[in-house]
Amino acid sequence: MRAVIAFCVAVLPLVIGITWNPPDNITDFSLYQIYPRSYKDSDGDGIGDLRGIIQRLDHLTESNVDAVWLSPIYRSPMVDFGYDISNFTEIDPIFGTLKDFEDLVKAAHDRNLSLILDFVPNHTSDQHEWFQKSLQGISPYDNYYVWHPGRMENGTRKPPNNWVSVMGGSAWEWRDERQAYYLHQFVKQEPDLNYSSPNVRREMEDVLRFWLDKGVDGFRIDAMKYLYEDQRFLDEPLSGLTDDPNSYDYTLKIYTTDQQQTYDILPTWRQILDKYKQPKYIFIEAYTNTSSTMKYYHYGADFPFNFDLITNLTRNSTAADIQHIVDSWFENMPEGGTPNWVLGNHDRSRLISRIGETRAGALIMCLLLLPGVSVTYYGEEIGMTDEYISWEDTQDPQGCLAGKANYQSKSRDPQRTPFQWNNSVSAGEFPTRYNFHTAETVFGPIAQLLRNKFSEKANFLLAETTNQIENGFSSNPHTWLPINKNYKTYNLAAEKKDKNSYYTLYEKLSNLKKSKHNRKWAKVVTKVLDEYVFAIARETSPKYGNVYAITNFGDKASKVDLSSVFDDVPRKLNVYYASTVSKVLPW
Ligand SMILES: *[C@@H]1O[C@H](CO)[C@@H](O)[C@H](O)[C@H]1NC(C)=O
Ligand SMILES: *[C@@H]1O[C@H](CO)[C@@H](O)[C@H](O)[C@H]1NC(C)=O
Ligand SMILES: *[C@@H]1O[C@H](CO)[C@@H](O)[C@H](O)[C@H]1NC(C)=O
Ligand SMILES: *[C@@H]1O[C@H](CO)[C@@H](O)[C@H](O)[C@H]1NC(C)=O
Ligand SMILES: *[C@@H]1O[C@H](CO)[C@@H](O)[C@H](O)[C@H]1NC(C)=O
Ligand SMILES: *[C@@H]1O[C@H](CO)[C@@H](O)[C@H](O)[C@H]1NC(C)=O
Ligand SMILES: *[C@@H]1O[C@H](CO)[C@@H](O)[C@H](O)[C@H]1NC(C)=O
Ligand SMILES: *[C@@H]1O[C@H](CO)[C@@H](O)[C@H](O)[C@H]1NC(C)=O
Ligand SMILES: *[C@@H]1O[C@H](CO)[C@@H](O)[C@H](O)[C@H]1NC(C)=O
Ligand SMILES: CC(=O)N[C@H]1CO[C@H](CO)[C@@H](O)[C@@H]1O
Ligand SMILES: [Ca+2]
Ligand SMILES: [Ca+2]
Repeated sequence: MRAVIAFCVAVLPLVIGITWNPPDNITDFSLYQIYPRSYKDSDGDGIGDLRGIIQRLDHLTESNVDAVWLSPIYRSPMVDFGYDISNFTEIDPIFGTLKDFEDLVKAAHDRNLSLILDFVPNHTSDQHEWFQKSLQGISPYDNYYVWHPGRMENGTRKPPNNWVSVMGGSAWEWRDERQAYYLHQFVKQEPDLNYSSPNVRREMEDVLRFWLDKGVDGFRIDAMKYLYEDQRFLDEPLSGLTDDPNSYDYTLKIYTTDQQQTYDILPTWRQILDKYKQPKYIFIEAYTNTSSTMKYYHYGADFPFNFDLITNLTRNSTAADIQHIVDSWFENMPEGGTPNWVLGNHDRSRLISRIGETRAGALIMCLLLLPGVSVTYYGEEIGMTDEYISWEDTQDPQGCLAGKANYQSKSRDPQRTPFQWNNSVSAGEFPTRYNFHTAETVFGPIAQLLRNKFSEKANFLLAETTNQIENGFSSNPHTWLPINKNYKTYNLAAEKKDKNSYYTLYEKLSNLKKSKHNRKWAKVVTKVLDEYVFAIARETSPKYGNVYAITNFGDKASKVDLSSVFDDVPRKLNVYYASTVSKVLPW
């Protein structure tokens, strides 16, 4: 790592200007997002699962994680990899069983890890029983979705209006069975629920209770801003950004996102959570403007995710840009709110691939040393990068729908590859290791699996297995997405042994976040030291001294003078952690 990352604990207390003063009861923890298909495969089908997560919970506690959020694990045809749910209270067999889930809750709680589920209220799968009944007009399911007869234009039936789906194309799909269009803000296999129906609201409340009764600690709510649509079904105004009526950018979303009723429903969910003895959390996903985002704080969310460090940071952002992004959250957040910081998720190019390795290290430092909740996307702690995925291997519907020529700009597969646990088993090692056993005993489980999956080709594939790489994710070389080719350098086992590795940086800083010191840190001050050097000071109690995090987002080493921006900087600082350029000179 080339960045100047010096972290200093001052010996003396000092008085500095207040930028933000956290409340005493601030929620300050580390949240980790697991994309279950890619975390750990326990049964050799090449897809991660719940038993796999149980096997690797220790990695989370070692990485100072406090809460785990699982992307959807419910019954699903997997058209949108689990965001298209056909039964909200069943576990998809790919991931395991309800018993596995109960074991996971217990195993997590035994380790003091909170378990957060993804709640996907906007839509169901078109395979959901409700939709199938709605199609047939069976009461009360007939009103569960947003149906509209459309409009007649010169004798031709047209969709009700110009609304566009997030994935592109009209948000309306005709069904002969109902002689009507249904609304889908995402793929057409994801019909939007009708939240004007009291039955729908009740059903979804039951879903929340079902999982709360199973012991989950809260929900991350998916795609919240799309929940309600304006019931007049008017055309949305054109944005002027594109002439293509099939592009999501074609219209301004005044009727399909951020509707007031979307906020009004949140307190009813909050009430349900608050009936439980243990604290329960609500985190909101809504990529929207600042005021609409902040509004969720007032309606019962612990916080809406802060995506500003993803959306507003580029490879050439300066220290002033970063300061602006950080400060603006503090300035706009209501009093008593919990700040939070997100650097990546399953929809966005991975941190390093997006902004480069130098800045990634510096940002991890900001992530873990700013107060509030840090959000880590699986693999971010070991510096995983996007992997090139060929058209043939492409899985993401957003990529597939874009076609061979354009899939690379749309597909989210590159940031969803399997976790890189180790650099296990290189070519040729397998046969030598297992030669002494009969194929049946050693390859028994694998052979059976391959036979099921590939029938008569089993022997051929069995031979192939022996020459394949493995990275500790799966015993099956045919993982659902290929493993990133850089797994030999970037893997947890190797990085644990390397004191200059990305994981070591992450581990040290997360230790600090979790330490008692952190609980005492109060005021936060952000400063720009030169064009690319950004500093965060945290004032602590006199007993613990002050803390300075100095990050260099530039490509060159930089010499900076802390006393030029902070008051009363002591002449001596203890360096807690520094990247390779680490000299702290007395002045
Ligand atoms: C913290 O306390 C304030 C004031 O009592 C309250 O408004 C706020 O909801 C509390 N926040 C949390 C996260 O408990
Ligand atoms: C969901 O699955 C559960 C358990 O299999 C079943 O009892 C329930 O009826 C299903 N719900 C729907 C709406 O299909
Ligand atoms: C979990 O937290 C409780 C209460 O804070 C504590 O007593 C216990 O030792 C913790 N257990 C582990 C495994 O950290
Ligand atoms: C309907 O047909 C008339 C005459 O052919 C044409 O002028 C008009 O533009 C059409 N309207 C629409 C909405 O297509
Ligand atoms: C939604 O449900 C309400 C209440 O059942 C019903 O009056 C309304 O027509 C439904 N809306 C649509 C668009 O189907
Ligand atoms: C943010 O979005 C809301 C809802 O679309 C809109 O009413 C508001 O004017 C927007 N605020 C800004 C500052 O653009
Ligand atoms: C900064 O980088 C972004 C892309 O990362 C680019 O669009 C923009 O033009 C760059 N700005 C400058 C001033 O170089
Ligand atoms: C992020 O960028 C958008 C679009 O340029 C801008 O409106 C917004 O104010 C920026 N937010 C922050 C926190 O910098
Ligand atoms: C890598 O992980 C796998 C699965 O846990 C394990 O079987 C293997 O021994 C590990 N390899 C190394 C070199 O640690
Ligand atoms: C970040 C995130 O979870 N995005 C999801 C939003 O909702 C759509 C539809 O449910 C998913 O496709 C995205 O992955
Ligand atoms: Ca599996
Ligand atoms: Ca909706």
